[in-house]
Amino acid sequence: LNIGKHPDMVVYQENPLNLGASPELVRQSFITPEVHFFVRNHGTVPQVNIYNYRLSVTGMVRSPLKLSLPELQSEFPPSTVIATLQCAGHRRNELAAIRPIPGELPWSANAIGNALWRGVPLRDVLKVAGIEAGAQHIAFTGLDEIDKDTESFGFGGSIPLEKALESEVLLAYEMNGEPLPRLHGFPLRIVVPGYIGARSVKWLANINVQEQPSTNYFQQKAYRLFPPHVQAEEADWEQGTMLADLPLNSVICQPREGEILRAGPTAINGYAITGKGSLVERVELSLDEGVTWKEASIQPRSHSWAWRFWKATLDLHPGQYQIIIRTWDSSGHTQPVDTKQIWNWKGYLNHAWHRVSVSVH
Ligand SMILES: Nc1nc2c(c(=O)[nH]1)N[C@H]1C(S)=C(S)[C@@H](COP(=O)(O)O)O[C@H]1N2
Ligand SMILES: [Mo]
Repeated sequence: LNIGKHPDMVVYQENPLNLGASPELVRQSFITPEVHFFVRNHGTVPQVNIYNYRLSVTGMVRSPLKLSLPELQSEFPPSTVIATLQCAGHRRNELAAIRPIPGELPWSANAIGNALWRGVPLRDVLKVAGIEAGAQHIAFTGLDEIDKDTESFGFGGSIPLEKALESEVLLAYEMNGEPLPRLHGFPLRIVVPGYIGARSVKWLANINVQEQPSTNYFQQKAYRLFPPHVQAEEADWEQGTMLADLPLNSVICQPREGEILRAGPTAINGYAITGKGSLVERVELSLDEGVTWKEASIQPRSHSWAWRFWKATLDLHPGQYQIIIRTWDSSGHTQPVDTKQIWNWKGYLNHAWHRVSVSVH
């Protein structure tokens, strides 16, 4: 199967297809080329015939719409956004090391990528459709097929109307200057910057304007957050929090876990990211369990919805070290210390201090 991905991509699953990048590939460039971009699928990868393709806009609207891709491209002015897409399962492997998380993929810090998306702001299309009073959520459904129990359905989810009306939310038909690749949702996907990746529905077929959140399995059941004391057997789905914004997070890409280094000045690098409203403000490294910290230098802030790369040089003497990274946002928040504090039975949103152990000779 020639899927156009780098040979060093980590294959978590072939069917459905799920791929992550190695730490070096993740941070190779600010804009992640398609060949390094992670793929997260819950079902089939549809092959969409562009001549038959129509996006439908239905529900609580004055004029329901049916749009072909050329209509969408010619009738609405294009807009672009540089946005980092991150799966809610990013860094799940660290949570699973504390207590097993069966049935979920053990992503490391690699379910993430940053792209230039081009398309039509969702709000422009909603405006033409005309939202009726009382509408509060915008639900999306994809053309893929997911088999659960005895049912087969398209992947879906929703976002609050308030977010849907923000200018950064795009109906994207291009990724990094090329038509949206098949694995990333050709011909059209929604891109919801700052939200968990699951809301950026690929192979988008329908937008439904409604009063309540989507009834799709991936909104109603999966992608809900539970506190650490709730175990799989006793979980009441309704009690979980539906995920939306991404938390503040930071990751060390270089050196890698378990690496053996030579003593002396050592280059350390990684990325930091945050969701809603706040911006990455400060990135710090510790070698002593967080007693003292050294500030890393961060790439200038250029795009509100994109990750920020950081780097630092640490002078390492021979010995064993655990390098810890943490970041602060513009509202003064920082990350949880320990993954144990935020363990949850589905393994979502691990944003605790990232730690990498190395030995120096
Ligand atoms: N139709 C559809 N859209 C989808 C998914 C899917 O399985 N089907 N996966 C979601 C999840 S969980 C994530 S993290 C992102 C991943 O986007 P990517 O595969 O382009 O990296 O797509 C989202 N959109
Ligand atoms: Mo995801």
